Amino acid sequence: MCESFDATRYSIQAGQTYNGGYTMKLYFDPISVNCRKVVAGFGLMGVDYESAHVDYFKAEQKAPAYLQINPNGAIPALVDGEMQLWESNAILQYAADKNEAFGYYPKDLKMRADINRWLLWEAAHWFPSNYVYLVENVVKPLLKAQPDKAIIDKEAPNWHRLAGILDARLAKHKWLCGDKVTLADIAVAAPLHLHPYQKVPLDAHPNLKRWMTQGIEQLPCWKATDAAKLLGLAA
Ligand SMILES: N[C@@H](CCC(=O)N[C@@H](CS)C(=O)NCC(=O)O)C(=O)O
Repeated sequence: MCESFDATRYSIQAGQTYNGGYTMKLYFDPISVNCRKVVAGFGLMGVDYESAHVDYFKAEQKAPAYLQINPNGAIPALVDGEMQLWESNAILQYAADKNEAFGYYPKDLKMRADINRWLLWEAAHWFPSNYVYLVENVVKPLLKAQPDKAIIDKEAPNWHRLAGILDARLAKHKWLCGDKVTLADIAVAAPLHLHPYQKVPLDAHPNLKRWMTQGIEQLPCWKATDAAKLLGLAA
């Protein structure tokens, strides 16, 4: 699958701009959950970047040229001059600081710690739990395989425990870290990005559902990055 990979698309350095600075280059596929997170976050923050498409279904993330950028063989990755950065949340943090998008990633120590806490929690706990629903109810049907209900049933108590933590937080605030949307909201929303198709039981957590459907899904940056149509899930 990787044989047709066009390595010339994958220059290690991002393009130098007329003023001697570098334009950041984002390697991604818009169908991927962690890529949508970054692209939506960049949209929210108004970050300027060049795009390089890495075709996930052609396994281009495993091609040798791309592995020089991200040895994990995973998307997304960001190249900014000499720097090659992977991990979607680290990319968001870097882009926020570089672009001084402090409205979405404030410098205030306690606010920043709060946001960082949710980014770490998302990567360590929330993403893996939602990924079970994504694989069983979206990926397997796309590959013409049957979802395994036993796998979902096994994960469900953990998912509800984690969703309950979010629900309690969102009972007190409009957004995760207060009355303004931050990077924490984009990062934590991403694992739910196909929730009607993932069939995560959002109805059991009304504050979480309100945040997702009336908050996150109304953001222009979220609407602009909808992956359901790209995957043929929605008309
Ligand atoms: N923790 C990483 C996860 C990256 C990741 O696993 N990306 C998926 C796509 S959403 C991937 O490329 N997986 C490699 C593969 O399935 O071959 C991040 O947040 O960037």
